[in-house]
Amino acid sequence: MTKTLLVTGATAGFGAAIVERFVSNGWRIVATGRRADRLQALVNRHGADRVHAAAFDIRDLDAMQAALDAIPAPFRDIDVLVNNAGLALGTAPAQRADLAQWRQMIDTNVTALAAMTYRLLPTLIERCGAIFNISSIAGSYPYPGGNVYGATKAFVTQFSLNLRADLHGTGVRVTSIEPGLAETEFTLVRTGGDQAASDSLYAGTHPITAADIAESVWWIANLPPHLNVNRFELMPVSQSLAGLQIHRDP
Ligand code: NDP
Ligand code: 8X3
Repeated sequence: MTKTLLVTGATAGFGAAIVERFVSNGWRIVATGRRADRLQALVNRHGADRVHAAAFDIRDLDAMQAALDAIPAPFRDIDVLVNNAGLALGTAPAQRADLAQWRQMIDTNVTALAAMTYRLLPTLIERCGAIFNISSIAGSYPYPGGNVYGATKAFVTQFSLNLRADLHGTGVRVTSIEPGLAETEFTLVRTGGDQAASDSLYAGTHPITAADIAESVWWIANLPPHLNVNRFELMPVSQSLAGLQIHRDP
């Protein structure tokens, strides 16, 4: 039987790779994001019977509901939700950060993710489905300039673990995916379009690729139904932890 996956943020990076991984294995996809042209390109490439495009700003909770209500019948029985849409904005320390950017990260990474989950829970429970929440190592390990971004990802991880507790006995699986350094449009977005900054961050690092994340989600989604991967943390070999800093009087 054909299965259906809804992935938020399908226009770039991890989300776009997840679409390719699942659609090429026969799944139906509901693909969301703001850039309607990129979503339409997915429909053109794979066919309207395989991909349904839902273009909306995920921070607009009414638009989200309207998009969910408009999903055509063959795509309605969602088996897997991938809450992927998200972003980091800025690298300044908290005391020099931009409050509007903090709000955008919270609205996208936290509020919209929680709302999407809430609205799809009845279907996912009925279908004994699975939820993948794209968190980050930034939710576990602090770094300068990570302030609100890291805090939103700590929410995503804890929300995932708490969902597991609430969904006990339903058969619904929940996984928090927690990647480290991965080359996508992420740093371009974070730096306000600074391609040189993005290129220099990833140069020589052999970062995680979007395809690596798609492969991880595919693998976990296809594990036997009695197994739940609670948290899946992955880094490129070139990245490791070196945590503490000490300030001394001058
Ligand atoms: P990209 O910038 O390549 O993709 C982000 C996706 O999120 C885009 O499809 C974008 O779509 C969507 N999105 C962002 N804001 C909105 C919005 N308001 N409404 C709808 N869609 C939105 O980044 P990644 O693929 O790297 O990021 C995917 C997830 O992975 C994020 O949650 C990120 O925090 C997380 N992550 C990334 C890591 C990395 O190093 N790259 C590491 C760990 C976690 P559009 O712009 O078309 O709306
Ligand atoms: C993205 C990883 O370390 O740049 O979530 O915050 S990091």
